Order: sequence, then structure tokens, then C-alpha cells
Amino acid sequence: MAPPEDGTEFTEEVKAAEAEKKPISTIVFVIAMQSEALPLVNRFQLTEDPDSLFPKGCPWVRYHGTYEDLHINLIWPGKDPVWGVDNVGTISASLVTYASIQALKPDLIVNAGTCGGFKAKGACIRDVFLVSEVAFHDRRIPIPVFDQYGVGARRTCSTPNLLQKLNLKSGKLSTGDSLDMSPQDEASIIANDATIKDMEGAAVAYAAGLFSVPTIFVKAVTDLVDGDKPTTEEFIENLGAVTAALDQTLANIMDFISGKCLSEL
Ligand code: FMC
Repeated sequence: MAPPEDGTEFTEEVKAAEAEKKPISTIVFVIAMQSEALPLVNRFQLTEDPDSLFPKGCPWVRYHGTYEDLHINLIWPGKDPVWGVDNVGTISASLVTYASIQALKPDLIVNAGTCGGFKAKGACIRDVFLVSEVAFHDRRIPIPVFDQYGVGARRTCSTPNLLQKLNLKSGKLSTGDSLDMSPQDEASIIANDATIKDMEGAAVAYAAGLFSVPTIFVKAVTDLVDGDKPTTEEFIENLGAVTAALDQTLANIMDFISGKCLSEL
């Protein structure tokens, strides 16, 4: 489509409407843990960037490759330079989302990873959810309007065909910076009507939202927060099998997305 003849620029809405109709080309996966990322790296034979896209000294890692007509980028925030563990949580998630958008201008972001599930809301171990809404549960600011800003609830990019074709579960995701859950967190999670909880989703949504980049959230349940086993034990026990289920679902999602535009998802 040519720009308007009166010399004006396209409005953001017109650009967004055009993007809806063009096949998805560049995809950015934001994945917090190496063990969640590696199955996908191997499956799509992604290679690590020798010259990092990111500023020198950042531990963030980009793997990339092509699959059919898709340019796949997988961004993993790497390991903490002091503690040597994966950079999980909202800070790294929002930083890498921001940096990837700047560097790669993706058509679609996929935030994928593990999560805790609430069996009272219908979650089971190994379920893979496509998230309908995200919010925070540990940003309590009891001042009018700041309270809603803190919760930061937002709907995700609507993908009804993807949900139906892949037969995934749909549910709301609540995000906070702790693996466990304090009584205050629990009250907020209930208020958020969440079926699953993680440590990155709402932060990725926030950063992507600043630039109106469509984002989907694919989360696989490693532990039942309202189950009988301690979260950490259950998380570690199920991590391997659950990341395999997640990898398979993400591969199916790539097959579905290939050749389609946003409005067809
Ligand atoms: N609560 C919060 N996060 C997680 C969870 C739970 N019950 N189970 N799995 C996770 C995810 C988080 O998003 C982190 O990336 C990682 O797994 C745990 O450190």
C-alpha cells in the first residue's frame, strides 16, 4: 500500500491494520530458562549469534534460524554473572523484550515457559495454556488508580483459531517475582482470577505493549500451587517432562503460524 498522497504519514492504526494482513515473518521467543530454551534450539537447529545483538557485557543470548518462511529468534536472558543461575523474573524479561523489539522489530512475540497451576481452576501438571489475560500479583499500591496500574491487567493478542486448532487450554496468568506465594499474593491472584502463575508473563506484556507488538503466552504447568507437594520439589521433578510437552506445542504453533497473518490466528 502506497503512503497517502497528501504527504501525511500513516497513522499507527493504519500501520497496525496493514500488519494484520501481511504474513508473519519475524518471531521472537522470550524464554527465561535454558532448560526451556534448549529443546527448541535443537528442534529448529537455531544457532547462537557470534556477534551479539545486545550491548557488550549483557548475558542475554540470541539463537536464530529459519523454519519454512519464518525467521525464528529465541532470546534467553542468560545466566546471572554472580550466581550462575538463569535470569528468571520480571526484570530480565522486560529488558530482553525491550532490547529484542528494538533490534529485531518482530511481527509476533511468544513468551513461553513453565508455570504453576491452580487445580481448583482446572489446571493439571503438563497442561499447556494459551493465556487470555495477564496481570501482576505482587505490585500492591493502595492509592487510587495506582492500584490498577500496579495490577497492570491486560488482554493478550486474540488467537481463537490457534486455540481451537491446537486444542490448548485457555486461562488467565498472574505474574510475580517469587516462586512461592505469600498470603497477599494469593489474595491478588484470586482477584486476578488466574488459573496459572509465573514470573515473567505480565512483564513481557508490559514491554511489548509499549510498542504495540502482538504477543502470545504459552505456559506449561510444572507444579500445582494448591496441590499437596511443595512447589520447589514438584517443579524440579516435572521440569524435564513438561519442557518436552512445551517444545512439542511450540513446534505445532510454528506449523500453524507459518504462512499466516495475525488476523488468521
Ligand atoms: N510460580 C511462579 N513461577 C513458576 C512456577 C510457580 N509455581 N512454576 N514455574 C514457574 C516458572 C517461572 O516463570 C520461572 O521462569 C521459573 O519457572 C521458576 O524459577
